Order: sequence, then C-alpha cells, then structure tokens
Amino acid sequence: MKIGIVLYPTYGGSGIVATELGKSLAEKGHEVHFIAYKFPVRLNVSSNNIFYHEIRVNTYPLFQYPPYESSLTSKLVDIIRFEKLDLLHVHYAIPHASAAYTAQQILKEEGIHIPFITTLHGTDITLVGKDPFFKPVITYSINKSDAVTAVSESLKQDTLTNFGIKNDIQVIPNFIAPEEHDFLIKKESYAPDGELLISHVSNFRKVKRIEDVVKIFALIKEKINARLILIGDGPERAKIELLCRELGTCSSTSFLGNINNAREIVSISDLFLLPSETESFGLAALEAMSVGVPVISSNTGGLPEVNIDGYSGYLCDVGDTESMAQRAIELLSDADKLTQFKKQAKQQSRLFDQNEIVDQYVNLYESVINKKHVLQD
Ligand code: GMT
Repeated sequence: MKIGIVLYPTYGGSGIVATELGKSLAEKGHEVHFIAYKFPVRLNVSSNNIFYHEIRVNTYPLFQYPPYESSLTSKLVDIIRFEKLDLLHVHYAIPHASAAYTAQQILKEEGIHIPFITTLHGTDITLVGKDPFFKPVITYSINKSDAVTAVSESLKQDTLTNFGIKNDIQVIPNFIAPEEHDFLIKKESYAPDGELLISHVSNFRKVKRIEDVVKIFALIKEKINARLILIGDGPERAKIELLCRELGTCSSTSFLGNINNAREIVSISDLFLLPSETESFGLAALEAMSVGVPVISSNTGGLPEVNIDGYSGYLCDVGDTESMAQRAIELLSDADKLTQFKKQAKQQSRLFDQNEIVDQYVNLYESVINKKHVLQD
C-alpha cells in the first residue's frame, strides 16, 4: 500500500506514535509518505520506501496567522495526485482531519477517491476539542472520516460523550517495540552515591502536573536516598525550577531537556512518575514499563488501561501527592518487591506489542481500501 501519514513532528506522543507506525509499515514493505511542517523527531531511519514531504506555510503581510490548514490541504492534494496514494492516515483531529476531508473533496471532482483515517490521540478531544469553538469542525471531520480510531477505550468514551459522533470508533492502543540492544548507559553516571533514581518524561505542559512530580519527590527524599531526572521541556519549566528551589530539591534533580535517548536514561531509573491531570493513554508510562521501570501515575483517562495498580506500578487520584509518595516509598524501600514490580512492568508492556498492533492498523487500512473499491465497482 502507498500510505500518507499526517502528523505533528514534535516530541508529543501523537507524533511519536505516527512516526513509529510509519517506520514499522515501511519495514513491512509498504510505501510511507510522512507529511509534516518539520522533519519528525523520531524519524531516525532512512529507507527507500520512506518519503518526507514538508508543508511550507508561506507568510504574506496580510496574514496575521499563517494558513497552516490551507497549506496542508494543498500539499495533500498535490502528493495524492502525484504519488498516487491509496490512503491517508491523519494523526490528531485538529486541523488534520478537516484538511484531509477538504483534500478528499477536491480530488473527488477529478475522479480520484482517497479514503482517510483519523486517529484521535487525546488533547485533540479532551482539551482543545472541548473548546466549543472547535466542536463543529471536529465533529464534522470525525464523522466524514472513512474510519476513526482512538488510542484507548477511555478516549473513545470521552469522544462519544462530548461530540455528536455517528461514525464507529475503533480502539487501537498505542504500542511499543521491544528494545533490541542493551543500553550502554551506566546508572552511576546519574546516581554516583548509589541513589535510587526517579524519572519523568513529558512536554512540561500544565496537564502533566509536573509540580506534583517535584512535590512527590520532595516527600520521597525525606525517607530515601534518591535523585530525580526530569526529561523534556515546555511552558512549565521555569515554575518547576522555582518549586525545586523552594523545596530544596535542586541539588538532587537533573533537568535533561529534550534529549533523543529518553528511553535509555529512563531504563536506569527505579521508578517513573506520571501524575497527569488527564492522559488519553500515557505513552511515556508505557515506554518506561517496556524497559522494566514501574510507574506511579494518576488514575485518570486511559492510564488504568496501561498501568495496572499493584502490578506494573500504582495508580492514585489526581493531585494526591501524599498517596503517590507513600506508594513510591513503599516500593523503593522493599528491594524484593521493587524487583518484582520491575519484571511485571515489562511483562505488562508486552500487551502493547508493536507488531501486533501495527497489524491492526494494516487490517483497518485494507478494509477501508477494499470498501473504496466496492463503492467504485
Ligand atoms: O500529552 C502529550 O504528551 C502530547 C499529546 C499529543 O497529542 O501528542 O499526547 C497525547 O497522545 C499520546 C499518544 O497517543 C498519548 O499517549 C497521551 O496520553 C496524550 N496526551 C494526553 O491525553 C494529555
């Protein structure tokens, strides 16, 4: 198949999933065309069946806001015509689904039918989507998609509750590839005095509640010799640095920024914290679990579908930093239990095996393309 994948090319989960999906499809022999405004951060392979098309948004004195959606639509029309794509798969509803629909309608006039699949990732529905201003466009473009998927059952239910959806929504969870190589990193480089390591990875947005990570760590630190590793960057960073100073945890905290080997660094940690306000899935938690790191997370959104309470980690109410710290101390101070949880976390992550889940997408692509042929015949 010739597949066009539209994505946000950043460190956000939706871009990571879209990129890993495209890489895996290319490995299976499909021709994959990534379409984004910047080279995707995780697109670290080259292959003769992977192509990258950049959306250029031209500015003009009249435009106070560069017209991203129109530029994307025009790009899609051009690529579909020229590359003869079989299918478009857009990640994130806003504005990718409506751009795909407009491109589809433009091409219909020329006798070209291009089906498109929309994958909902979370913030497109739970945060941005709830803005009543966007609602009609999102609802319409979801309903016009040839197929719709959501990354968790919880996100599917949120979408059905908040939008007037007539289309079916299929749940295809996010996935993880098993780590093929042993990491070279040494724990001592981040824990020179034998400290236990606690990690967190995110885009430092408000929804991640990183202040809770720092508060939980401060409580753990009262009982346990530990260090905190914060990976990522974003709008909350300055506030978090101030909080570390206030709580006196700066000297035990490393801010690593947007590094490319996050999974490697996380692999040397003993515990991963994800106390988010909401999380449609929590890919960062799955990545941690895949390298044998138990997770203490909030029990919101799709997180209970990924992290199993008392098995791969613990789940607590949003904002309940006391309970999260108590669970962390319990686990970190019992070596046998910690070893057991590390094993179980890895075991749990295997339910989200890349190969198996990518095949679910392939089956969906085939059924959508076959439907197109039936309609045309
Ligand atoms: O929250 C993020 O880290 C970014 C955001 C995105 O849109 O890229 O992530 C969302 O999609 C990820 C991939 O499906 C999910 O794992 C995240 O849980 C989800 N974020 C939220 O729901 C807040």
